[in-house]
Amino acid sequence: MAASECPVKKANVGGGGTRNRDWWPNDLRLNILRQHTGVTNPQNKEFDYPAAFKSLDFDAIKKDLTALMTDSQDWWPADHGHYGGLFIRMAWHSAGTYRVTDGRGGGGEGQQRFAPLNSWPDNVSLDKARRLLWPVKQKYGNKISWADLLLLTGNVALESMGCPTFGFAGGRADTYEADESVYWGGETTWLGNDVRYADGREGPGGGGSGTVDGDEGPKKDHPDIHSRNLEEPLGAAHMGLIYVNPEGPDGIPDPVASARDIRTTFGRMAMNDEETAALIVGGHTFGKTHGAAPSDNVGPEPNAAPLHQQGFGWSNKHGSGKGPDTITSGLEVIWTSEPHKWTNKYLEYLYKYEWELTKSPAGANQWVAKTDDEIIPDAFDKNKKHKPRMLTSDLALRFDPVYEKITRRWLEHPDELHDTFTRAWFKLLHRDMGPRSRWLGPEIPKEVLLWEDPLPPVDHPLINDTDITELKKEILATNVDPTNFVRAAWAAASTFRGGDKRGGANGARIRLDPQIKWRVNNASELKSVLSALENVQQKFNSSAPGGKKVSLADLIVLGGVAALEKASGLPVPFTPGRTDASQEQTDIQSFDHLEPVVDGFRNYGVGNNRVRTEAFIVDRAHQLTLSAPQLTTLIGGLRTLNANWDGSSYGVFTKQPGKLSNDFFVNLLDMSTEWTPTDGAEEFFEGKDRKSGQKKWTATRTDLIFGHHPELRAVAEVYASADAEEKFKKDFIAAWDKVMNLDRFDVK
Ligand code: HEB
Repeated sequence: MAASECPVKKANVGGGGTRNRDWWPNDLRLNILRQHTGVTNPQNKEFDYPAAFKSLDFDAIKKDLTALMTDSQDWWPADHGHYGGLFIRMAWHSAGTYRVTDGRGGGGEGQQRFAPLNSWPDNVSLDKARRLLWPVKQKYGNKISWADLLLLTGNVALESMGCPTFGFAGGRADTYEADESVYWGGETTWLGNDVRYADGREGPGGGGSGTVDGDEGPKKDHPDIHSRNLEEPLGAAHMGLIYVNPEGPDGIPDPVASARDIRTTFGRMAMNDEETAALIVGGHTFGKTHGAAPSDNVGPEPNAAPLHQQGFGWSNKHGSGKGPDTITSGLEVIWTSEPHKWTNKYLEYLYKYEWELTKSPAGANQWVAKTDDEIIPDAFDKNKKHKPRMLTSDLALRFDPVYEKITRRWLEHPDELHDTFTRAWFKLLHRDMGPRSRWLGPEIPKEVLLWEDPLPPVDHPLINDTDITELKKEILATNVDPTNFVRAAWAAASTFRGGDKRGGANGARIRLDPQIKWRVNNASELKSVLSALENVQQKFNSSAPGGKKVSLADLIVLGGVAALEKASGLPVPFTPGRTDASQEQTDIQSFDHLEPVVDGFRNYGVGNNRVRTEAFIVDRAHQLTLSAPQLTTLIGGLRTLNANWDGSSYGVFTKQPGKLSNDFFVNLLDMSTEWTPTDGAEEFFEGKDRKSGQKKWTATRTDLIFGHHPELRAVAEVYASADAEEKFKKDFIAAWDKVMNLDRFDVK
């Protein structure tokens, strides 16, 4: 069948035929708000993964995994008799999709089992790695998720090759469908990068241009690779790669330009220069690359492969198609003479030899040492030896001046390399797990790390119901407009993002850099709210040891609760126990990634030529793990509460701003109003009475999408109905409470 034909569109069965997505490709899609529900998850509703993991015999599974490393299978024989390299690459590619910019990707959901990741060109042969692991997964069943197992196996691989690790934490529950929320790029061809590098260039000389030895001049005909800008939130230079092209940017073997791409992409993974260099040096101390013959021997990826291959892809018709004939990346490199031992040989060779550009048997650019030393053992033939070889991206660690300084130091101080590598590896595997309260198992490191966004422990008795009642009274007795308590609580709690479970109200980081300076947080107003709450706190807190105390984080949320109770006339739940982080416990640069560019909940910001404003609200709703009805109820409620970031009246469709009501929906769906845009970009609108022509309301795209989008309108109709006032208030309070507690893994 030709690729251009789509059989599904002609399939006359349920789900077949031309779909809405085909007719209206630009329609706002809510699909990411209904993923990973009970409908797709085969586990019982009561299944509690943390409890199951706690019953795992951790030592036993580690023993089994260690034995697996050297249990070579004929259907996929181990290089040098050891699978360690393959399993490290599997774990690294699982975790390495994480991006700090939006917190999505990473190894936290076991997504490597699903498309597109199972079929990414960079994940060739990892289909085999996961199948080698299946007997262990099967044996331990629900006690360990695939997500945890893929990463633990990488850890055990390191340990089995003489590299003690920094630790391991479990607690990643599996998902059972492809996560559609991650933007992997706009390209429609594998290894394309036309969209991600389409906009913006840095000024001249952005990355410098380098040469390794006299023969390889700088590539003047490709100036882009020294200056191009990778679009956010992406962390890879090509569609379908984890990071950068191993042959060099766009295949051009320029190590210095490669360093530039490495720095950008690893930076998006929250790694600095030291961590980045350590990861690459440490990783490529092990294993080999595979490019026995040209890649046209290789069949389609798992998702496109024939049914009878049962999830395997990339069938290889060269020779035996495995072992010495394996084709994975198409590069053919073994970095050290002991590829299954933790040594410092990677750096020793990197600096001992000069390097010459050559081609792999598959025709890819790689480098070979200018030497007669044939010191590298073949992976299968005991009588064969090879010269040392490197990838262009490996040479980047020597020819980039910053990486050079770092790696030369490690050449002399291998213990420092080990320390930095194992810490960076631990961070790589755990960066998207959220706070320590989610970490499980016997190997959690004691040392608290800044990237965990640490919180101080609760060191005082928690406030009780009487205290809560008293504090709410105190809060409402301040001179602050209650609406401002709603805004502050929302500003604090809504920084949460489900992807990496960072942010949230706990820690009261809203009062610290950088959040206090974010434009959306309206600093002058926020500061007056915080100082009012601090006064309440000072009055309440006892200085006696073991005396009564309340954290500011609790007060910020309680302020919202008090204001909401007043505005709704209903009780609003509150769970105390938050603590206040210090500025030292808050990595400013890392927290800057949590700043919203557009936040429709507060009618902040507008879209751009790629993303309409209303798509940002779905994106944020997804970060807040909300369903479409929860999104709808929150928007409607926040508008009547008058909670726009700057106090504007866009979308505040009520005569009683500050009171919780379903007026937003009633007035939005009122047929007597006619809407017209007031600007050319159609971001802002005016609602006039059809008869009198009198101006009634103003609105943004975020407001009006709830009348335009058929599914959102269907929900809005429920809340606008005559019988809905009470339901709306209850649903709003429940959704509000959910958002306030998204980060409370300590009480879940
Ligand atoms: Fe790597 C392998 C590239 C980073 C670890 N790597 C590899 C290969 C390539 C690469 C191409 C081959 C594949 C085949 O098989 O063929 N890397 C690369 C790049 C980068 C990297 C470009 C960026 C710069 N790695 C890395 C890291 C790590 C690693 C970070 C960890 C840590 N790798 C690795 C290993 C291996 C590899 C272990 C081996 C595998 C086997 O043995 O199988």
